[in-house]
Amino acid sequence: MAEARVRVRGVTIHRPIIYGNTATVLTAAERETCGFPDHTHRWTVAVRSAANAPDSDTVGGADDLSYFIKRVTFKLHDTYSNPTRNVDKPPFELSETGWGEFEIHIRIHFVAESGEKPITLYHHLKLHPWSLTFQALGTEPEIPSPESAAKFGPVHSWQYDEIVFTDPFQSFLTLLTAHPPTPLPRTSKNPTPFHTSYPASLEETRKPGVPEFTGAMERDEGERLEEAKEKIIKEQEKWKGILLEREKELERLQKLLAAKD
Ligand code: SLL
Repeated sequence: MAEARVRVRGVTIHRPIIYGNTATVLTAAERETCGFPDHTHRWTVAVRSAANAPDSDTVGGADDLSYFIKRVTFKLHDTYSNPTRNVDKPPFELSETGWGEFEIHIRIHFVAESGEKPITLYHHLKLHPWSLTFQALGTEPEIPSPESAAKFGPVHSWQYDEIVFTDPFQSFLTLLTAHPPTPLPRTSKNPTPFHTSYPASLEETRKPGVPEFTGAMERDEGERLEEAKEKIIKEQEKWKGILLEREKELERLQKLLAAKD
């Protein structure tokens, strides 16, 4: 048992996830029955495994993540009653109705045996179609009428990410390796989920079909991380150089001061 709590130094292991939301415009009948006449949309926010299940109309979610995630807390806008919502079993998602977009805080708690601290992700709840809201970029964003938005079908806003565990406990590493994630398809016939790094996906989301993450996007994400790492190392070196120069200057001035006394 004690061995299980031993950290495996030098090892990193990751699990790909997606997080985000879908939203649909409420029909007139739904608006009447949902209990809040000012609500215009039904939405679902979720944390899922990255790969889509075969023949499913869900974005992601091929794997059950409860082997390493114990709880997901979704912190909603304060206009909601009980804005802090805990989801303790899969699927780690929450559906609501509402009228406005806001930032959702998503806190992921890992299973106790992982010994890992919770992490927080932030997701801007997206209700309005990309193509309608993007036309307004640079100007005040216009909120499309529910009638015009409904023509575009469900809105999807998903982010691919990787949860990285560094120096995991032996028992947690064993648990993770026992559950390899479903690999992403190399290419997809489905549209690409909207992603700020893929301007073309703005067009693609207009195509019918359930958006799907691919191996190509996974690789691109890895390359972006590598580039960012290199940039940070360069920055660090630059600032180290500046610090050294300043320290020398400080020393020089201190000596000068001491000589004056
Ligand atoms: C906005 N800053 O003004 C945002 C806030 C809040 C949305 C949006 C639920 C309302 C309720 C709801 O949709 N809140 O249940 O009363 O656009």
